[in-house]
Amino acid sequence: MQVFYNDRQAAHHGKHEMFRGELVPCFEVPARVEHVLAELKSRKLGEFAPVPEIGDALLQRVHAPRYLRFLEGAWDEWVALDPKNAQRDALPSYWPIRTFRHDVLPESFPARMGLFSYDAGSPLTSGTWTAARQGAACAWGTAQRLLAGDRAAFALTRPPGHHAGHDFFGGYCFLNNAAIAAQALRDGGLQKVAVMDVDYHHGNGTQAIFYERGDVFFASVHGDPRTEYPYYLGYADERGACAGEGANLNLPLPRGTDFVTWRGALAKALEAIRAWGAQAMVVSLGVDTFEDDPISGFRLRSGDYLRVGEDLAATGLPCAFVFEGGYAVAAAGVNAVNVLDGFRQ
Ligand code: Q9C
Ligand code: ZN
Repeated sequence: MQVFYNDRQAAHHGKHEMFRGELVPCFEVPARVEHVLAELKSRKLGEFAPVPEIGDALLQRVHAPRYLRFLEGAWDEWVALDPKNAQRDALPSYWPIRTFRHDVLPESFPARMGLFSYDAGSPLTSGTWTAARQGAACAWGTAQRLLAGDRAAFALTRPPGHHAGHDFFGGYCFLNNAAIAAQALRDGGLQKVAVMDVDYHHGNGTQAIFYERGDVFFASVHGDPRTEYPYYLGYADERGACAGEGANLNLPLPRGTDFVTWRGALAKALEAIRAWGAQAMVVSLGVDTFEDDPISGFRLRSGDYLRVGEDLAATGLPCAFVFEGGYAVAAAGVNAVNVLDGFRQ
């Protein structure tokens, strides 16, 4: 299986995220992918492929042009506010909620930070735009491989993507890599594409991007939004709208769920994807479902990820794997590569 990875992704290196009124060290760190890389190499799994150049056209198929322009210039604007800002991450402090809205794009940088985000846990740094773009390019590479006839490909992306929406960042995500892969598969000629999101957190960004579309099915198994991040989306009654009616499936599970129950939900999601008639699947591969994940609550063990890969392979669908969360840093390597290993058996 071809693996897409670019070390410029390490340019995104946040110092702190806001958590319970305090700035705490980031959970989403460059070392996460280094463990995946080391595991791929020691198990001789995957061949590294050159990362394609991604143009604005594909990014704009998923994200709003004004959001992309904002991301591209955000770091320079942040530093222009105060030269001392070069030493600290950019975090939003203001948000337009529900009725506090106007179409005008504010001139104020902090105001635009809030307009284009939904939490204070996703620091924007000097390298964020470069890294996010490289991640998106890796995701695009996997779509190209599937379109060329490969059974599977893996985008080792960071920052992750599934919380990023059409025009917002959050949950450590800036560009929605999985959505970009799915859109590229559509643009490359496939009529029906599914996104299977197995990250612990609901893929609110991906769901929102495709919610009213009938050509991309979104399925997710995740922590119940009543208690788990990202809270405001991911309920079982969200089934899609307009042309997308019936093309969205959320399977929320309580904190503490073990692999047997989790696997049952995965089976349900995969059966729905099969019945819908998907021709290919993008897998939002978060491994924060792991029992020792520091910010999540499921109880999967390392060996379980081999079974996850087998279950995905049993669908018979070509799979573009896109890396998402997983914060038990050292174990993230074994766990993610176990999925790929299980898939190829
Ligand atoms: N201090 C992904 O897994 N913060 N994003 C939770 C922890 C948000 C996770 C609180 C977690 C976002 C891609
Ligand atoms: Zn997650």
